[in-house]
Amino acid sequence: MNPIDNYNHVSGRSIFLDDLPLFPHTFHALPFCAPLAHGRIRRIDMSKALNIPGVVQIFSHADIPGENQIGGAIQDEPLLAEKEVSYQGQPILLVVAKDPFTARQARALIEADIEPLPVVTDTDEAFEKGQFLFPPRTFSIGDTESAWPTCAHRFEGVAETGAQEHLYLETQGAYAVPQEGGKMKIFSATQGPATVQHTAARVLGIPMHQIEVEVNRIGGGFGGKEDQATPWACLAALAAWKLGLPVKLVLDRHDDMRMTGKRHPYRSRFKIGLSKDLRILAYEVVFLQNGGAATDLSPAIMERTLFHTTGAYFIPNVRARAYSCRTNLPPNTAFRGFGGPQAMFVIESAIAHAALELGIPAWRIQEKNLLRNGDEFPYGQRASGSHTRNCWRKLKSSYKLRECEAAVRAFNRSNDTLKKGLALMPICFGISFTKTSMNQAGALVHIYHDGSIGLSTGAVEMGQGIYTKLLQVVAREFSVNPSRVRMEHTNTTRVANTSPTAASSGADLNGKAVQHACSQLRERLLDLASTMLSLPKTELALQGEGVWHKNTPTALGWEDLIAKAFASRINLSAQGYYATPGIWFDRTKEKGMPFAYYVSGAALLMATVDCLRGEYHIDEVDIIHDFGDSINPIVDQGQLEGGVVQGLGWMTCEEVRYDPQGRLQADTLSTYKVPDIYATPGKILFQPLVRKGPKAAILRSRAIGEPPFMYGIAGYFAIQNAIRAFNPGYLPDFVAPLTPERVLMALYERDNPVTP
Ligand code: MTE
Ligand code: LUZ
Ligand code: MOS
Repeated sequence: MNPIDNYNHVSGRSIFLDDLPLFPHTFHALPFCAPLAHGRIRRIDMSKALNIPGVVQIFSHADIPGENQIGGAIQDEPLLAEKEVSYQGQPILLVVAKDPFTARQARALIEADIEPLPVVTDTDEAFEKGQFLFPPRTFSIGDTESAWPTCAHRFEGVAETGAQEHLYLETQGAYAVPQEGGKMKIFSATQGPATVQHTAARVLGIPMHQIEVEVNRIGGGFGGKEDQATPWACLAALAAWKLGLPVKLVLDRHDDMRMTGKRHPYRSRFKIGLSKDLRILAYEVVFLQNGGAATDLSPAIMERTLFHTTGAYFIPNVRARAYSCRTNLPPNTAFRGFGGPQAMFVIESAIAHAALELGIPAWRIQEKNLLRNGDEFPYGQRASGSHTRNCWRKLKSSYKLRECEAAVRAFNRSNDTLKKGLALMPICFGISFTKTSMNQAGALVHIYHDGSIGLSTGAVEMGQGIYTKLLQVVAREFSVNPSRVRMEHTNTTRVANTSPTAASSGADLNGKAVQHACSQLRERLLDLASTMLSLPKTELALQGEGVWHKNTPTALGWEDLIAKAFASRINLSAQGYYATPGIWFDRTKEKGMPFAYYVSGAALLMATVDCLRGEYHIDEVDIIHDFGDSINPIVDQGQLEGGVVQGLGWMTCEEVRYDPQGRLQADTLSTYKVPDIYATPGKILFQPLVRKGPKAAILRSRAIGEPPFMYGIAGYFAIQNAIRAFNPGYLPDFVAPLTPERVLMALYERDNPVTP
């Protein structure tokens, strides 16, 4: 089935937040933000701004009726700064005007006198100073201390990954519309409507039932709207509440880039020990996460880093410790992979480092240590139903690894200035929110008495095709044509207390809740059919738009059945609920079963480097991916390809630069480079590993949202291998992104690591 949004998206008919028709008397708001990264607010002069015709009001923290607090896990983030600012771009005031242009003009006239305080942007510096957002955590298995002496080879190093801008096409925004009885309706471009509802209620000092949040769809989130859509919704709601009129707030790209957090940069130290026959016997790692100025989702992200310490490998002796460093950067936040990719880059760097020292291709170490089902992760769960090895094997044979290697060698022999490199990447990604309580979802299904169906869930459509998949679930449960089903916008009054659409679990959690609702309706309908047809219910089924008896259609069609049910006063609505069974985690022991299942795959990437210019291109990406029994292969292909390209961007061209004063330097698309169509790999080929997915996955599919991102990690190592083909004296330093500038330096570097 074609994804339901395709035609509307390309023809511009899809409605995003900024397309909503406005109510009369709507005002427009813009935040005034900290011009420097750390300082004490002395005085703010708003007089010039207030004098501009069309300016309605300027709000500060003092206007907040409830709590000036938007922190989730830890309450350390004010909505509007009070005495101090701790990152450049932190909201201090909210300017409200009759139109966005006036608001912008007025904002430029606000004069803030802020006494500068010392700025820390670097992870190591924060670490040295003991600036942490919350306490460190340690995961371990076996005993590394006694394992080291048994290792034939030991290597140590540092691996570093940069931040990443989400660059959702739709910037952050919200539209708050006061309702009667002191209620507030907020249209929000969020992945987490219930989070917005809860936080806005806290800020306004009212119960959650006074806030209704609606999400039509969003133009991409990638994790950047899991938590960080909330402040803009709260600000719009604050102004609407104070003024009693609708207020809209939409950030422009420049503001969005400066004011919001990114993927967490990490600097990590690793130590790896191998046996003579290349088995990884011991691995120690210290992860330093750059959390930014407030906690946001950092504890959960750091936790997922720890979960993915060993990547797709089994290592018997592991000790991993992670720290979250507090710096004067915007609070870093969720981003596709959620700390997992950062951990996987470190283990892959450790393996690449060992391979280099041993003079062998890294894939030989990778292959030797791939997970088997039954292997225990450092957090106690054992791999099961994971097909990493199958994917790897199939990758090697389908895409002919040996021949690719030979082709690369031959190419490199006959070319002086162009060099090719190759790298492989196995993945094994845990599916579930690692915070067990978040793994729940609800759904509401209405069958209207003409036989058409409306479906509401807590899921947010952000381009990942979840509405299409959920619609297909309903169509399948009732065995009706998908055109009978309508996806309703996500609204907190229809489905309450939902988790954000995240952790790649949207389709599984919401889909299972949909199934639960549908099965209740199916029971009611089959009871009725049994009476109408005088046949035992156990022999009846909903099939092919009607009721079938023992595999043959009866005369009772879907529409007649529904009309009769309505006339017989049978409830044609049902609420469904799902909570993932069997998962748990004990934080005191750092052991448990956090994941419902794993998603695996393997990729082979080939890169060509232009050794005169430092430019490079990913020629080909070959993937064997375990999609399970895909609900929608077109959607899943889009997720796979998009994930790979986004992962490659993180590893290669996307460089988030802050100056030492904490000012974002790459704050436009001319200085922040994302992969465009030319930078996209020449070919992305893939084959599904054809297997049924686990029971915990909706309709035996497998979650697809995040895992393919991590294939992009091989792009880094493929380029690195190409550089070494040109400059054998180059000792890699494992600092990502590997921008063309860094590549150029590496190409002509001798015998010492490249420093940025
Ligand atoms: N795909 C598109 N087009 N846009 C997005 O914002 N977000 C990704 C992934 N794919 C995203 C996307 C992230 S970070 C997650 S967690 C999943 O989609 C969320 O959706 P799912 O749970 O339905 O897979
Ligand atoms: N969000 C979250 C996530 O809150 N918890 C998670 O475990 C997670 N994992 C991936 C992406 N987002
Ligand atoms: Mo995705 S980082 O879980 O929104």
